[in-house]
Amino acid sequence: TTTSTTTTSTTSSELRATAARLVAGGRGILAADESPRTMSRRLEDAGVAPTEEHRRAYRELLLTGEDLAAGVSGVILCDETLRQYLADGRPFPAALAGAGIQTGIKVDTGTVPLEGGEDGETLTGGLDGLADRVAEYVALGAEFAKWRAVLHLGAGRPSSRALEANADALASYARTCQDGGLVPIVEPEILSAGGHRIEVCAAATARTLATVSRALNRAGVDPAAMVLKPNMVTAGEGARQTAGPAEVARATVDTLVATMPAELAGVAFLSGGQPSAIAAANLAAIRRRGGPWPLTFSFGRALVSPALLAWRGDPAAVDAGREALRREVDRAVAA
Ligand code: 5MM
Repeated sequence: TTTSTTTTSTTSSELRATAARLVAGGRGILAADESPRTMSRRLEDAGVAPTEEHRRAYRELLLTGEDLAAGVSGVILCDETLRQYLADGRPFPAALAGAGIQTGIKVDTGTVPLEGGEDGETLTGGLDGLADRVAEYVALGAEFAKWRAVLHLGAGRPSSRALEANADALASYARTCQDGGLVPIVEPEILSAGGHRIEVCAAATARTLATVSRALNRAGVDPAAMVLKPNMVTAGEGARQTAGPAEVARATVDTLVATMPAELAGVAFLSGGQPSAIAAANLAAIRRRGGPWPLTFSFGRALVSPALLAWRGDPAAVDAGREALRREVDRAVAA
C-alpha cells in the first residue's frame, strides 16, 4: 500500500508540473489534431489533394518552424500524425521534444448522435479501451491528451441530457488519463453558431462548466493536473449586435471564476472559428482582466488557417506557410 501511494503521489506531482508548463509564460497550445477526415476536407478546400503524405507534409511545415517553442508550449496531434515521421526520419513526438515542445494526443473518437437529445445533439465517444491507448501513447512520447465535447446552443439546447452525458464522458476520460500518466485537456465547446446575444452564451457556458466541474469532482480528477479548454463567451456568429473584447473578457472570466475550482492548472481557450485577429484581441482582453489561473490559447483554426492558405501544397511555399503561422502565434502570445 505504501509503495502504491508513493508512486501515485509522484506521478501526480509530475502531472501537475507538466500541466503547469503547458500554460506558463504566456505560451500556448497549438491544436493540430484534425482527424484525417477533417484535415482532408481542409486540404481540399485549399486546393490540395487529400492524401496521407500531404497531411504529413502540412504538419511537418507547421511543427518544424524555427523557434516555434518561443510561443508554443505544446502541440495536439491526432493518432495518424503521432505515428508519422519527418522527412529526416524522426518521429513527430521526438522532433517536438527536441524543440522543447510537449506532445499532446487527441484521444476522443468523435461524436455520435445522442439518444434522447435535442435536435443534432451528440455525445463524444472514445472511452472503450482508453486506458490501453493511453499507455501506448505514453510509450510513443505523448505527455498530454485532449477530448472535445460539442454542445449546441438554441432550441432547447444544450439539453440537460447532453450536458450530463458529455460531462460524465469528459470526467471519465480525464480520470483515465491521469491514472495512466497523461495530463488531460478537458474541452467542452459550445458552438458559436446562431444569432444569440452574449448573455445567452454566458448562461449556457455557466451551466456547462458547472456540470463539468461537478462531474470532474465526482470522478476524483485532480484539477491541478489538468487544463480546461473552454469557448470564450461571445455573441453568436450571426448576432446583429456583436460583443467587443472588454465585454467578452468580463463575461468569460466571470463565468469561469463562478464555476471552476481555483486549483485548476490553467485555462487554454479554443478559437471556435473566430477570425485570428478577433480571437487574439479577445484573448488579450481576457488576460488583462485576469483570473486565479494562467489564461492562454489552445487555438486550431485561428493559428493554422493562414498557414494552410499560404502553402497550398506548394513545396516552394513552405517558408511562407511557416511565416504565416509564426505571425499568428506571435499575435496570440503578445495578446
Ligand atoms: C483542430 O480541430 C480539432 C478537432 O478536429 P476533428 O473535429 O477532426 O476531431 C478541434 O477539437 C480543435 O482542437 C478545437 O475545436 C479547437 O480548435 P479551434 O479551431 O476551435 O480553435
